[in-house]
Amino acid sequence: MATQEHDPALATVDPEIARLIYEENVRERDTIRLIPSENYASRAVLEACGSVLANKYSEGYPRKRYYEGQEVIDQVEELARQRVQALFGAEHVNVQPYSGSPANLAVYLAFCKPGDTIMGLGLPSGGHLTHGHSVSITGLFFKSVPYGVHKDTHRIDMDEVRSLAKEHRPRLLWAGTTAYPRQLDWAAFRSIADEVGAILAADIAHISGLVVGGVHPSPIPFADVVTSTTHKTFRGPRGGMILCKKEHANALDRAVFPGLQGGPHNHATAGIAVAAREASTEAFKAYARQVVDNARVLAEALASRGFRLITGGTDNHLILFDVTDKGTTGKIAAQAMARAGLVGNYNSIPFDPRKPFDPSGVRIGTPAITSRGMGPSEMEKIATWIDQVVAAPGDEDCIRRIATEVTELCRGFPAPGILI
Ligand code: DSN
Repeated sequence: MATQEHDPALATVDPEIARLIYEENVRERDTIRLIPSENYASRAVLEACGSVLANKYSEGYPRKRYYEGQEVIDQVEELARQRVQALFGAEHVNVQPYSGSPANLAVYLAFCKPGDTIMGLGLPSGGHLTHGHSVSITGLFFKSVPYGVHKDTHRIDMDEVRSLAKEHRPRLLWAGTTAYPRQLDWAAFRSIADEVGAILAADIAHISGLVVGGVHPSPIPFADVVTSTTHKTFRGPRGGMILCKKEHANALDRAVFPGLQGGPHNHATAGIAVAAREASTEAFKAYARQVVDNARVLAEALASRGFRLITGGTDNHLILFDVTDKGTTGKIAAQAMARAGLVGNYNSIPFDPRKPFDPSGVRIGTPAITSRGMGPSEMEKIATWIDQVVAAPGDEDCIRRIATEVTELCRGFPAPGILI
C-alpha cells in the first residue's frame, strides 16, 4: 500500500499548483458565477474525474478495444452510455468526445466532405464557432452559409433559414446556440432540413440539463444527431457526448474514433456516468425548473432597472443585455462586474456596431448560482448589484462594497464540489 512517504500528496509534491487550486476554490466559493456555460460539478463527479481511471488507455469501444485490461473501463463506459441513453431517450450514445468542439467535428467527419455547404447560426447572432464561423476549421474546410436573427425581434429568423437553405442546399444544418435566450423550434428546423435533404444536427451544449429536466423541448425526436458538452447545465465533468439515430451510430462512432481521437478520457467518462445518475433524480428536475425561473426573475429585475435585454427577456438559462445605452461598453461593464464578484462575460449582441473584443453586451446565466441554491430574492439582489456596477464601473469604493456583500451572500449558499 502506498504510504504518504512513497506517494506524497499534491501539497508536498507541488505546493505551487496546490496553492493555485486552493485559490481557485476560494474564488469559486466567494464570487457569484454568472457565466451561463459554467456550473459547479458535484463532489461525486469531481472524485470520479480525479481517479485512477485517468491512467488507462482504451482506444476503441466496449468489448472492441486495442489494449488489454479493459474489464473495468468497459463497465464504466457502458454505464455512462446506458444512463445518458435512458435520460434522453436516444437510440445511440457516444460519450468519448473530449468536449463540445470535437463532438461537433465528428458530425462533420461523419456526414460531410471538405467543401460541402453547411449552415448554422452566425457567431455574431449567438451561434458557435464550430457551426461554420470563418476562423474555425469548420468555416475554412466547408462552405459556410450562416443564418441570423430577425433585425427587430432578435429571434432566429426561420424564414431566412428556409430561404437560405433552399438557395444553398446545405449538406448539414446546425440548430444550436451559445448566446441566445430563447427556446429553439426543433420541428421547424426538421421541416427545413427535410425540404432540402440536409442532416439536422442539434447542438444542445448550453441546454442539455434543461432538456433532461423537461424545461426545454427535446431535439431527440427531430434531429439526426445531437451533440452536447457535459459541463454546462448538465453539471458533469468537462467532456462531450453525441446522441443519434441508430442508422448513424457507426458513422459517428468511427468519426470519433479512429477519425478524430485516440484513447477516450475514462476519468471524464466516469464523471459523465455520475452526472447522468444525478440528472435522473427529481431533485435535478427541480434544479432545471429553478434555473429557468431564476433567469426569468433576474431578467425582469434587470429590465425594470432599465436594461435593454436582447429579445426582451429569456425563456432558458441565459440573459444577454446591452450596456451601451447605460453609457458603458460590454468589456468595461463585465470587468467591473467581475471586480465586484459578479462574474459574467462581455459578448456581442445581434447587429453589434462594436468589435467582439469590446462589444456592446454582457452575457449572464443562472445554472451555477442555482446549483448553490439561490432563488428569486437572490436574483433581485444580483440585479441591484449589476445595476449599481454598470452605472458606475469606475467607482472602486462601490465595487469593493459590493464585492464584500457578494462574498457574504455566497457564504450562505455553499457551492457543490467546493471543499474548503
Ligand atoms: N465556450 C462556450 C460558451 O461559453 O458558451 C461555448 O462553447
